Formats: sequence, structure tokens, C-alpha cells
Amino acid sequence: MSQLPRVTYSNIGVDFSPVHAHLDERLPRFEADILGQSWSSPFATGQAESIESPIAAGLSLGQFPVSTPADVDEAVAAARRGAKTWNVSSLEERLAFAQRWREVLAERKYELGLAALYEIGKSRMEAIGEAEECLDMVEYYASELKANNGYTRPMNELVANETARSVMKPYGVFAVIAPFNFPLALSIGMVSGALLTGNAVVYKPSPACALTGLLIAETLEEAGLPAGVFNIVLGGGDVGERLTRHEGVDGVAFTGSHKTGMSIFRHMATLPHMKPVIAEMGGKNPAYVTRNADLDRAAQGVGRSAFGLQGQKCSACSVVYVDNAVKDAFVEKLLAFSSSLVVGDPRKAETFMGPVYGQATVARYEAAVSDARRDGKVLTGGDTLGQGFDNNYVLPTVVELDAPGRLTREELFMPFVVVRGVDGLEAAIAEGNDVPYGLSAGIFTQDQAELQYFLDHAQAGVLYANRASGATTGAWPGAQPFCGWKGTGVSGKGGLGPWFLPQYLREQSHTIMTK
Ligand code: UN1
Repeated sequence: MSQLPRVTYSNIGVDFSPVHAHLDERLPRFEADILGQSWSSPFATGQAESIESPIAAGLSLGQFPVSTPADVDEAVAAARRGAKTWNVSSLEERLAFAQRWREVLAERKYELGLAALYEIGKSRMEAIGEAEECLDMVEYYASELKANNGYTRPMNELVANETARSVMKPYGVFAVIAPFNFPLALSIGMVSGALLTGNAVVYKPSPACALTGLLIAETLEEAGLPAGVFNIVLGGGDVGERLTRHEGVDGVAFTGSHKTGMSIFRHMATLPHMKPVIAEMGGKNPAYVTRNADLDRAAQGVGRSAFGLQGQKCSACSVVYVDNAVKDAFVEKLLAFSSSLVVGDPRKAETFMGPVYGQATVARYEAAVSDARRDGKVLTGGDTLGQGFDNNYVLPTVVELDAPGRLTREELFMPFVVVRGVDGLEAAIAEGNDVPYGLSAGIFTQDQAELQYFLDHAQAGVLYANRASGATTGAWPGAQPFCGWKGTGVSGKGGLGPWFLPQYLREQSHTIMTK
């Protein structure tokens, strides 16, 4: 099994047939052994309910309890007890834990990936890629922690008989609130940030992601994390609100909507003292295709970024600004690429796009399509797959608009990309920047001056050039720091990069008189 090729988001063109053969064999076992169980969890004593997979009506992931208000209080109390020792754990202890955790994640990666496939309706490659990402995340963050000696620095000696150091200490207990779209990687990213820096955690997965949440909890237990250091609660916004507002919580790590993220900040501002909030809150990511672009590459990169995971990535490409001189040629290639993508049951090897997540997304999709029909042209898609699939299987959709508007500014989170014909890169980047978010952006050009203009002027934290695997998507731990600018983030420091861990720490200076 270990000789199977690793799936990342960007290694397109690799022969993954051994991975598919392995998954063909594992899928029925996963359905029989993991799906449909009745789960229990110490801090979820409320009524259990079935959670259904978006893959097919009636396909149950299992029975999952939710947390009561008292469960949330008890989980925070448990974390406070766990924090007593974990907050003062040694660097060596935390590095040893990270190594064990990575090993457990590696052993269970196909199981974890399949859980995400069933839970979210991810394609096989998106799901296994996500599980792989988790291993590299834990490894990369641990390597940063080690390389920075736990972020302890000797400081200047002002007088001969004193030594001074800067040390970074955990805040105590972090609440971690994760979204549905990367139930493994975004959960493990924030949880590893908190744990490796010595914080205890109370974690809440997205309401329908109890399965991956509980499996992550199992991996931490298997890795031997001391009791109380990690605690999971289950439920929706009410549970999240009680947790993030809990007086026993010292900081919040959040990935999700701008609205929810900002409500956490606004709450913190009402407290007697501010608590840290580490947040990533959406995106509206442009790609630029200039007259000097390789159009085949551009069509593939835009199509993969717009339609991978059904467009439900903060990093998804949702507007493409194409120079009018090459617009027709580019659009033809984008439509050809889009129609080559297989939409269908994500359990199947050939599927690129599974279902979208939930009826609310279907409704937003229908509204976006109707706006596009009113304000421009639907070039392909705009409909459900049909063929006996539920209405949450929608087609990759490309529309063209003559003017900027709601569809070029709001985050849509669906397989929907707007084409805007433009004259010149300067005008394109001005419009692409004129959005409330600033996560990622991509360019396709063979011209160095254009590339430099893009690098100098794009207002986003993650920039890519000429990337066929994804115009704006596919950031990987240790390779692409994932920093949200403007409405996407707040700290000016990203996940997956060198400045992530220090956000979970606060500085203390130690000055000791030696004589
Ligand atoms: C997300 O914000 O949707 O860069 C998660 C990418 C992935 C997705 C990040 N690492 O596309």
C-alpha cells in the first residue's frame, strides 16, 4: 500500500490507477464497516440523529449525537484540566506527539479520505488528496516548531549580570470551529496549530461532519495525546456560539463564512479583554488570461479551480478576466474542458465532480443561474445533471457577463465561473481587486512584464502563475502559505506557512539577573 502514488492537488498527469484499484477494493468494506454505526462521544449526550451523505438520498453516514449546553461546559472544563499539563509540556514532548500522530494519520489515510468522500461528496482524488495534506500539515508544522526551537529567542544582554529571552507561550484553551468543505484538512490544520503550540482544544466540526470529526478524535487518542488535551463537541451554530463565547476559552480558530467569523470578532470586542481569533473567511478569486497566455493551460487551470470539489473551496476560481483579443479562443477551450469533466457518483473512479452540499447550495445555484440569464449569457451548464441523480448534482457552469455585479463580487461556493472580456491586464486587475475578499488569484501569461504587474498589484495572499493543476487552488502545507487578505483573513499570516504557529502563542520576556 505504501508504494501507491501520493495524491496531492497538483500532481495531475500521474497514473493513479493503483490508487483507484485500492479504492475499488476498500469502498465496499468502508460502507459495510464504518457507515451506519451509532456513535457516542463523551461531550455529546443529546439526541442522536442520522446524518445523510449528499451522494444519495437515504445513504446514511450513521447516527450521531449532538452536544447539549452542559456538554459544551464540560468539554471546556475538561480542556482546562488538560491545559494544566499540556500548556507547560516540553518541546520534545510535543514533537514526539506530532510524530506519532502523523504515523496514525498515515496508517488511516484512505479511511479518512473515504469518510470525506461520503460525507461531502468529494471525488476520490479530492478526498485522498485532502487526507494526504493532513500528514504533510502535521509534519510541516512540527518541523517549523523544531527549526524555531519552540519560538524561544535569546535577547540582548543590556547589562553584564542579566540574561533576557523571548519565549512564546500558549494561550491556554483554543476553540476550533471547522467548515464542511475540507473536514479533515481544515480541522487538522487548526487543531495541529493549537496542539503543537501547547494549547488544549475543544473542537467542533461542521454539523454534518461528525463522522470525520470523530475519526480525527480517534487518531489523536491513538497517538497517545494525554486525556483532556483534545475534546470534541458536536452540533450546529448554537453549540459553536456557546463554545466561542465560553469564558473558559482563551482563543478561537475559525474557518468558515465571513458573517460567522466577523460575529466572533464582534463578540470578542465586547469582552473586558480581547482574545485572539485566527480566522479564514471566504474568497472571490480571479484568474487573468492575457493575450500572451498558453490558452490550453489556462482553460485547464481555470476549469480545475472553478469546478474541483464542485467549486466549494474558498480558493475556487470564480471569475476569469480574459483579454478580448483571445476571448473566443479561450472560451472555446474552457467549454471543451468543462464538458470533458465527468459529473456523477463520487465513488466512481472517473468522477471529477460529485454533488453540491445541501439544498441551500442548490437554491443559491439556481438564483445565480437566473441572474446570469438576466445579465449576460449562460455558455454551458446552468442545470442539474438529471439522469436519475438528485437535484444536488449540478453541471459545471460558465457564464459571460458584460459588467461587474453581484456574481463577480460575492462568494458563490458552487461550480460557477464568470467570464469577463477585458482590454488589457491593468483594467482586469483593477476589477478583480474590487471585491471584499483577498485569498487567491492566478494569471496565465508568457510575458514577464505582465507577470510582474500581476505580482505587484494583485490584492490576495496566494498568487499563482501558469498553473494547469489549478489557477487559484491547490495550496499545500510547506509550499503555499495560505494567507487571507482583506475580508478573508485578519492577521496577515496564513495557514500552511511559516507564520501560522506563532498565532497560537503569546510572547513573554524573561529577564533573569544572574548575580
Ligand atoms: C479552502 O479554503 O477552501 O488551496 C481550503 C486549496 C486548498 C483549499 C483550502 N488547500 O485549494
